[in-house]
Amino acid sequence: MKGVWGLVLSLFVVGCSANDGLPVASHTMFPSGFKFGAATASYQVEGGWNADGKGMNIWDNITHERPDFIADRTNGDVADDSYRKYKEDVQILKSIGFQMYRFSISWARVLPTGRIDNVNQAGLDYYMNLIDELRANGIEPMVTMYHWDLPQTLQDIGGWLNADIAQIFADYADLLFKTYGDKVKWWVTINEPLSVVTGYSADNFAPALNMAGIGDYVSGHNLLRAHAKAYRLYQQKYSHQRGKVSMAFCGNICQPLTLSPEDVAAADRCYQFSYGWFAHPTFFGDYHPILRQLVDKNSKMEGRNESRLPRFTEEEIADLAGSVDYVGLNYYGPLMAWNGSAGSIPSRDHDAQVRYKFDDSWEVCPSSWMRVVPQGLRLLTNKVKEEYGNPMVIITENGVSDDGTDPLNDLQRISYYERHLAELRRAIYEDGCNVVGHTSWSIMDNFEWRDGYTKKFGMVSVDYGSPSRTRTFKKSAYWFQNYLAMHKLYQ
Ligand code: GBH
Repeated sequence: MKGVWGLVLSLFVVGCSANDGLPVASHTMFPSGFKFGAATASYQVEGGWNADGKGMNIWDNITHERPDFIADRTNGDVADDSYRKYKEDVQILKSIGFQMYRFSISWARVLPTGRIDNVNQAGLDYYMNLIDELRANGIEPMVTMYHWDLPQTLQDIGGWLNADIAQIFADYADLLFKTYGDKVKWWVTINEPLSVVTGYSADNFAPALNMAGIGDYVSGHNLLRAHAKAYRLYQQKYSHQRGKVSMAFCGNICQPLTLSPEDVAAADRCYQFSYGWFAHPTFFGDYHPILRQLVDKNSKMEGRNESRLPRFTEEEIADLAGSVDYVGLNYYGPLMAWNGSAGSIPSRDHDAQVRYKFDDSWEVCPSSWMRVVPQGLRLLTNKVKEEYGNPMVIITENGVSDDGTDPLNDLQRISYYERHLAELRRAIYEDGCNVVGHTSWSIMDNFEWRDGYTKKFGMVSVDYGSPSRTRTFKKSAYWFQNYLAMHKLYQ
């Protein structure tokens, strides 16, 4: 509690009443120490795709080879030009009042071939400068090591399908811990493993390999092995840095369509086959029993000798168990789920035996894959609390798109954050969920993967028509500025 206003307010609220020892203000404000931040990812904002020795990655490759792959035939060659404009980005974060910046490192920028024998010093310097600039401005860095931009040379040997990638990733992680670890205390190894494996199960994400039900399980297995190796490496070699390491999980949190036991179980399977696919092993060392059971059963029925879901060795299980220091959760919106057969054979959807949809009443937004349902965030944090014994959680992504028709007037985004943060407070105070931070997606508009620049998730607008990629605050940026200023009174 700092300053006179803080004192006055605290006396006022403590005087009003108490609930479990918490002042009433708890229900309108966040607990002291709660961290607010904003997030981006390298390919989506940096540009500088071939600057200063950077290697090619799979998104450079696919956008150049297949312009049709992207809605507006654009790419991330220049994006927001954050490679050159990072100081301005830091000032934007600072002026809104964010305390944390979650960004990702472009693997091919620091290791052009993905491997440790060829280090690009200019790439390492770029992130060192960014980290120093953040810290000089009182903003804590949270670093994601892999947000989907795999070095092309590693894709050429199979990418995440190749078991060797776990050690190659651990070598890369070693370099990052060694270089930045005295300044970076929050690490995310892999952003959204579930989205990464989509690149191996469908044709809509790089590397766009259509191997549903097989490629996704194999690549997912190697993502988990890679994460576990990086985690253990940190413990063995870098624990003196006293940082925290996790993944940013994504997936589906579902409301059952009816309260029948079948639909309730289906809603749970929908979670276990998405968030849980990766989160469960990081707590318990192996896949959730329902994955093992259903994928094994289907594999047998398909006449296979081996399950499509690979098995971990004893050593891998030991490494995976307890391999997150906090849980990073990306959340955009929920689904409605029910029991029923779905998907082609073989596929994850078919294995999960869940059908899902949006409820008609749910608020739409320009991104067709999500609906605005703030209660879903509370449902998710409660699910994580129940499943894993109330671990420390950071909401590593949360946000909504606009389509840029009225670029600065983003009222839906204000309403989205206002209501999601209110649900988060309920999760914290009423349900006891251990949520300690929230990084919004995103601080500014950026390259939205297959949607190119047609869907905008930023609270700051970026003018893609101007060579200098001029940044302008939207209404939500001003709203956040006020919101955080209020919050600070209670820190
Ligand atoms: C996050 O993914 C990402 O981490 C971030 O990079 C991204 O910008 C942000 O969300 C907003 O999308 O087009 O119907 O095939 C969220 C999970 C997974 C949602 C892939 C969109 C594609 C659906 N995403 N999914 S579709």
